[in-house]
Amino acid sequence: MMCSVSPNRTCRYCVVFDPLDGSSNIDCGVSIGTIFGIYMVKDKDNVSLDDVLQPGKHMVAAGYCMYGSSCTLVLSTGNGVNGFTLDPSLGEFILTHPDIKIPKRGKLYSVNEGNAKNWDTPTAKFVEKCKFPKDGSSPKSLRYIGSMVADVHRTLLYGGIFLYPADKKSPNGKLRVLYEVFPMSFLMEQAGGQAFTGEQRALDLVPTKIHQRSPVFLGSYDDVEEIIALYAAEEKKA
Ligand code: P6P
Repeated sequence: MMCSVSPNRTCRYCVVFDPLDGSSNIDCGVSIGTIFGIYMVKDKDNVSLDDVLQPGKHMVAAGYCMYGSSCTLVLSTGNGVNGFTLDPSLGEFILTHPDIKIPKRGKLYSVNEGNAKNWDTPTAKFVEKCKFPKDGSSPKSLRYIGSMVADVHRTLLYGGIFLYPADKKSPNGKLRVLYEVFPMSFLMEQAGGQAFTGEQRALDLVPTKIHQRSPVFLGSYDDVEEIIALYAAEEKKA
C-alpha cells in the first residue's frame, strides 16, 4: 500500500504502509499491526513513484503500531528506537520502552517450519543449527505467530532472529520490500541488530516495483551474522 499524492499538491515526504499486516489472524485474536516507512521526496514540486522506489537506507523514519493485549507504537526517526503504549484512560501514548536495544544474540528463532522442504541450503543449515547446535550450547526455542508485527516485536524485545526466506515455491520470499522488510529492517539496525536478504544488507536493496517481495533474515546482530556466513560459504562453493 502507498499513499496517493494528488499531482497538484507539493509535499516533502511520502509514506509507504501496510495498514493491517497479519489481518488473516484477526478472527482468532492474534496481534496484528500497521507497518510504515517514510521517505523524503526528491523534488517536492515533482512527486512521482520514484520517490518510494528508493533503498530502505534512505528512509527518514519507520515504525509499526501493534494491536494486541495493548496498543503499542514502536518508532525510529534515525536516532534509536522508542516504544510507546496507549493509555486508554488518558487517550495518550506513554513512553514505556525508551531507547530499545536488541540483545546481541537471542535464544529464539522465528520461521514457518512448514516451508522447510522448500528451503535453500543455507536456511536449512541455519535452522538445523538452531535445533541441534554442535557447540554444546542449548537449542534455540521456536516462536512463530504468523503475524510479522508480533513476531518482530518479540524479536526486538527478547532477541533472536525472524526469517522469511526464499524457497522453491516463493523465489523472492513472501514479505513486501517497501512496507514490511524495509521498515522492520530500519528498526532492527537502529536497535543494534541487522537485516539481510540472503544476498545483501536489506536496506541497500533498490526496489523496482512498489509491491516487490524479498527474503529477509532480521534480528540480533550475531544471529544474523551466522546466516550471512552460511550464504557466503554457499556462494564460495558455486
Ligand atoms: P505464512 C501475514 O499474512 C504476513 O504477511 C506476515 O504478517 C507474516 O509474517 C507472514 O505473512 C506469515 O506468512 O506463510 O507463514 O503464513
